[in-house]
Amino acid sequence: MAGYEDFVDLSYKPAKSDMIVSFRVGVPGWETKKRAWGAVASESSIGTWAKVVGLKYEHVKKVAAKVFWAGKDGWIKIAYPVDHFEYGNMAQILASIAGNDFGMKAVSSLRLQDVKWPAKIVKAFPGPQFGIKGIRKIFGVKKRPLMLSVPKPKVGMTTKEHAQIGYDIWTGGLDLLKDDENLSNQKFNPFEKRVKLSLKLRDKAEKETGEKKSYLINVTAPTTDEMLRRAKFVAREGGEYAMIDVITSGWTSVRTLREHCADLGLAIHAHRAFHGAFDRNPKHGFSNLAVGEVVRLLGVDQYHIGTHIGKMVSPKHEVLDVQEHITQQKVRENPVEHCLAEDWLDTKPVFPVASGGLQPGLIPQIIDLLGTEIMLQLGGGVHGHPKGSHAGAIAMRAALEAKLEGKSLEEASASCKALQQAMDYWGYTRPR
Ligand code: CAP
Ligand code: MG
Repeated sequence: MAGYEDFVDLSYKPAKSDMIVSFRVGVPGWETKKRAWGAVASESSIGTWAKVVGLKYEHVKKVAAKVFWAGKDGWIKIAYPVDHFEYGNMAQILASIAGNDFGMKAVSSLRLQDVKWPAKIVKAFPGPQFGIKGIRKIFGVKKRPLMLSVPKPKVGMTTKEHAQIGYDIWTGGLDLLKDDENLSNQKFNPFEKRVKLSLKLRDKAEKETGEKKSYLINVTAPTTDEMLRRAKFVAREGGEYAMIDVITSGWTSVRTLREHCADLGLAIHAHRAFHGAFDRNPKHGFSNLAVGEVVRLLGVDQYHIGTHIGKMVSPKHEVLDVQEHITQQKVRENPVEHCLAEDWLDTKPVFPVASGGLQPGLIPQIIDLLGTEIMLQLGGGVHGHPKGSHAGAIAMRAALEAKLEGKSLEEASASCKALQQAMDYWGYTRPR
C-alpha cells in the first residue's frame, strides 16, 4: 500500500516560503493516526493510494507536502512547498489543499482551519481595489459603521417595489441598498430595469438627504461573460459596486470580476451564500476564516463575517478570527484557535459585514462585539418594522447614533418614535 506515513516528518522545519495549513483530522478506528495524517498530506499534494515509481524522483519529492506538527484533538499542520502551486491560481491551490483530502476513507472527518499564505502567493493576487479606506472615501464617512439593507421579501417584488424600498431606506438614513443573494435577473425584476430605476431614485435620495448613497447590485450571472456585461452596465449607469455570490459563482469568476472591476472602478461586495454547507461543522469542512482569506486575496472589498448574536450559526471566536485575518496586515498565531500567523504585505483590508437576523435593538451588542470598522446589514430588522421600511431605516440609524453617542436605546427612543416602535416590537430579541 502507499507509504502515507512517508508524508509525515515531525522533525521537518518548514521553509519560510512554504504554505502552511492547519487541519483537524478525524481518525477512523481501524486506522493509525500517522497513516491518516499522511493520507491528507499525500492526497492534497502528489500521492495516491498506491506506491508509484515516480515517488522516488527528487524533483517530485521537492513538491510533496509534509505533516510537520501534530497536537491534541487531531490537530496537525502540513507544509506545502510553494512551487507545488501555480502561484496566482486559486482554483488549483484549493484543488490541492481543499480537494480530495476531504473525501478520503483514511480520515473520518477533516476540517481545514487556516492557511498561512507565503509571500510569493500573496503577491500573485490583486487583493482589494478599494479596501476599507477606499470604501469610506466613497461615502465620506470616516468613522461610523456603514449601514445597509436588503429589501425583504428577498425575491418576488417588482422592480418598482424594489426601487421604492431603496428610496425609503436611503431617505430613512441608510447608506446602501443591497440586492439579496438570490436576486439576479428574474422575470418580475429584470436586472437592467432594476439598476436604472434604483439608481435614479438613489440620485433623488442623495439630493434630498445631502448624503452619498449607493447600491450593492448582484451581478451573479449564468456565465462569466454575462456577469462582466452586467458589471459594465452598472458602471455605465453610475453605480459604485458589483456584488457577487462568491461561492456559487466560483473562485475563477471572482478573480475575473476583480480584473474587470479595476478598469470599471467598481468595488466588490462578496456574499457567501452556500458557505454553511461546509463551514458550520467544527470537525469537518472549510472554515469561514479560510474563505475570508481566499476572497481577500482574490480582491473583494466587503465580506460577510457572521454576527454570533443573529440568526446564522457563527461562533464568537470564528467571527473574531475572520474579522482579524481580513482586516489586519500582520496577524500573530493563535494556537488556541489553530489560526496561523500571516503577513498580508500590502494587500488591502476587507470591510467586514455583520448581517443575518439583526434588528435595531441588537446594534449596541454588535458594536460591543465587533467595534465600528464594520458594515451593518439589517433586512428583516428594517422591513419588519411595524411602520414599514422607512421607519425601520430611521430606527436603525437612531440606534447606531445612540450607541456611538454613548446613549441607551431607551434614552434615544424618547426622541425617536420609530426607534421607540422598534423597541416596543422587538426589544433586544435575538432571532433564531
Ligand atoms: C440577511 C440576509 C443575508 C444574510 C447572509 C439573508 O437578511 O439578507 O443574506 O445575512 O448571512 O438573506 O438572510 P436579514 P451571512 O437581515 O433579514 O436576516 O451574513 O451570515 O452570510
Ligand atoms: Mg440575503
